[in-house]
Amino acid sequence: MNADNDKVRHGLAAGPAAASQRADWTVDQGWAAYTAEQHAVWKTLYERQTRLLPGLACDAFVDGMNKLPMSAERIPNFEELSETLHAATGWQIVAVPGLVPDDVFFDHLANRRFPSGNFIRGAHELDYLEEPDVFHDVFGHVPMLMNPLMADFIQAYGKGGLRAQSLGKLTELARVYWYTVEFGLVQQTDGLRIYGAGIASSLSESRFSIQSDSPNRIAFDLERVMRTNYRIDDFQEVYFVLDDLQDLLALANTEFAPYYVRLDGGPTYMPGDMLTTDKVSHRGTGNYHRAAPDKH
Ligand code: HBI
Ligand code: FE
Repeated sequence: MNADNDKVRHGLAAGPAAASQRADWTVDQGWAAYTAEQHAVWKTLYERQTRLLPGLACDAFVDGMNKLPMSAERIPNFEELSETLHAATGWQIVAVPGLVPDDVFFDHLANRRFPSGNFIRGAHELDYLEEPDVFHDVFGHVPMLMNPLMADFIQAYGKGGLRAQSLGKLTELARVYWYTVEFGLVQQTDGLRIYGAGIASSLSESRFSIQSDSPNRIAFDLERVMRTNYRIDDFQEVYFVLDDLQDLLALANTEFAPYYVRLDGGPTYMPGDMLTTDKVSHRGTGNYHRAAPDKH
C-alpha cells in the first residue's frame, strides 16, 4: 500500500465482532485509558490538518470546527463533543470499536447518533488505515454535523439505508454517501472547497482533490452518482461537486423510490468514466491513476 495514501478504507463488511458487544455495537469511549502516545498521534494529525484546511475546507466545515470543544492537545471526549453537537443539530456521538453492520449503522444515523471509532491509528500508519478511527470520524465528520443541512441529510441517509437494503439497492445508495459525506466537494463563490470527511481527514487527499489536475470534477447528479462505482483504497478518480450545501437538503427530501426503479436497468459507470451528459467542472488528466494503476 502506497504510504502516501492517507485515506480511510471503508470496508463494506463490518470488522470482527467485538467481544460481548451490545446489540447496537456501541462501547464506552474509554477516554481515560488513552495513552500519551495515542494523544500524541491525535496531536500530529490535528495540527497538520488544521494548518492545511483553511482555503481547502468549505466555510461550513471551518465554522463547525471552530464551535466544537476540540483541540490538538488530546483526543476529544465524546460526551463533551455531544453536548455542543446536540445543542446545534440534535446529534450525539456514540463510540464503536470499528465498522458496524450496515443495518446497525443506518439505525444509529436514523436516530441522530453518529458512530465514531474510539480507537486511533498507530504512529506507524499516520497516512493509511483500514477502518474509520477517531480522527477520521471526529475530525472528518463531526464539524459538518454541526451544519443543519448535513445533519438532516445524514439522518435521511440512515432512514433511506434501511429501506434501500429491503429493496436491494444498498450499493446504489452507499455511492451517494460516498460521493457526498465522504468525498464531496462544493463550489463556493471564492472557489472549490471540501466538505467530505474522507478528504478532510486526509492530508494528501485534501490537496489532491482540490489542486491536482488528475481527477475529474463533475457537477453532482443523483442518478449519475448512484450508477458510479468508487475506489476504497486510493484517491478518488472523480469528485462530484455541489453548487451549494443547500443541495444536501434537497437530496434529503428526495423520494428515492423512482430512482431505484430506473436503476433496475441501465449502465454502471467506472470511477474514471466521463459522459457526454456530464456537467464538467474539470476534465482530469488521469495521470495519477495511470501512473499507479493497481495498488494491489
Ligand atoms: N460503520 N462505524 C462505521 N462507520 C461507517 O462509516 C460505516 C459503518 N458500517 C457500514 C458503512 N459505513 C457503509 O458500508 C454504509 O454506508 C453502507
Ligand atoms: Fe466516514
